[in-house]
Amino acid sequence: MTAPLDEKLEPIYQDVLRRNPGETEFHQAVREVLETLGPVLVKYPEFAEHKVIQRICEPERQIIFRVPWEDDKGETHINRAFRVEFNSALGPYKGGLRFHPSVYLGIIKFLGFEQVFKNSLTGLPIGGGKGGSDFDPKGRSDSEIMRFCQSLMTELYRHLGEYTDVPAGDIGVGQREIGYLFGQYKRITNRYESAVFTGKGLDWGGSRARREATGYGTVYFVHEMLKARSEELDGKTCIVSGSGNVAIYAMQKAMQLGAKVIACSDSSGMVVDEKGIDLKLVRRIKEVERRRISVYAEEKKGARYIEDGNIWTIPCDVALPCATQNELTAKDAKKLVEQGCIAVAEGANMPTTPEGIRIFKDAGIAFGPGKAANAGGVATSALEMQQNASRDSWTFEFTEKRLEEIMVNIHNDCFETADEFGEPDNYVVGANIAGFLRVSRAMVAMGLI
Ligand code: NDP
Ligand code: 2IT
Repeated sequence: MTAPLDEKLEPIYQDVLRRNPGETEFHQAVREVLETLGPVLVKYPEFAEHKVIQRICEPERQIIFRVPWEDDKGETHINRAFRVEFNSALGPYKGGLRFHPSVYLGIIKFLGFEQVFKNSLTGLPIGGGKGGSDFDPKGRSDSEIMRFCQSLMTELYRHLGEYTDVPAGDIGVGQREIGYLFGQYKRITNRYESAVFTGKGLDWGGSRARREATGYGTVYFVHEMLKARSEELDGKTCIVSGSGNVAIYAMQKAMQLGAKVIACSDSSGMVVDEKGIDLKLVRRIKEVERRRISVYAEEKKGARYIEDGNIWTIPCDVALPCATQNELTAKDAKKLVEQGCIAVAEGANMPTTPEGIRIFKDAGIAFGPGKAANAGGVATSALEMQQNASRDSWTFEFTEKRLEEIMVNIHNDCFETADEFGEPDNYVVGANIAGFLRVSRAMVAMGLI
């Protein structure tokens, strides 16, 4: 099912497979990028000469460590944690931490690899990295989460720094976790180094609009894609998978721009509310009470909860996958297209399988890949670092305006690059090539490092 690779790129990909056995998500992320880089090597042979692609596929540094911690009953648990410092040609390693039982090296490496290109696309001074642990935060008390974060940071702190590596949140890591992690970093190092983390609380160095940024940015990206096709979000029906940080604020911005959001989900099931999702209720259930999305249907008349339901079977104009990798398959893509979907943007990282992406492409619908469409989160993290560096704090309106400008720029960059390389409207090609070019130029300029 996969497209053939350019003859220069095939051996590089084979090498990635051989050197990273069993890391299927990492293979998938690398292959998707390599499939689009053939024409770049023709136009810019210097990148092949300098072995930029081989270097870009190999993380600069990979840290794997044990995290022992005690639960509330006094029982000891051992988790494994990772930080993959992928590429620092454009700035300090930057990228989130994920706490989820499915985490292993292959997941962190795929996320770190994606992050390099995404961060490059933002145009801001941030390199790429990612970390996390196979720790499952579900059902854990605040004290257990705190002890886990403190134990993790007791090792990780030595690898971090404002100019070295700057983590943030991802699945299972939000402001609560960043607080515990930052607190322990401050305690061990005796330094109030605000810019060593992003996604902080507003009282202790956080940026306004960071919480909203990924979801808002994804919807700004959709808005731009639709505008390019003389369409608009106003009046469109929208479905959003997940009900975490990215999903909630994607729903909020979609609603603000006049769309009607009728379904969202979590890993247990989905809710459908034809009258339009009540976001206040979702936020209370998810952000305050940390309960399951099924509670929504218990409290909301007319809403349906479907356990294990597949959200992509719900007819919509716009679909926003905002939960996790490979959650939208070829079958789902076919169904969405058949039922009239005109745009898909990835709030999550790599949520659409390669076959799914091909179906969207063949159907000619607007498809915004995660690297571009969800870059608003990390871009606003860079704005948080900027505020920390100048000991300043911007208004919500100003920060959101910057975010919007960045998303418009990313959209235009992808759009124009796709055009330049003979694949108009192909945002996958545009994002991969535009992201690749900036980081590669920097790598060549810095010599063999
Ligand atoms: P959250 O932990 O806040 O929310 C995750 C949501 O996705 C939850 O509803 C969760 O359901 C669901 N989910 C997670 N794993 C699975 C799974 N294996 N199967 C089905 N559903 C799942 O995370 P975020 O909203 O921060 O992240 C969502 C996606 O967005 C991820 O792909 C992340 O990498 C990406 N992203 C996040 C950014 C950020 O700034 N936070 C920036 C850019 C991308 P449940 O509660 O049942 O587990
Ligand atoms: O995937 C991502 O871009 C994130 N989880 C956010 C990273 C960040 O450093 O803000």
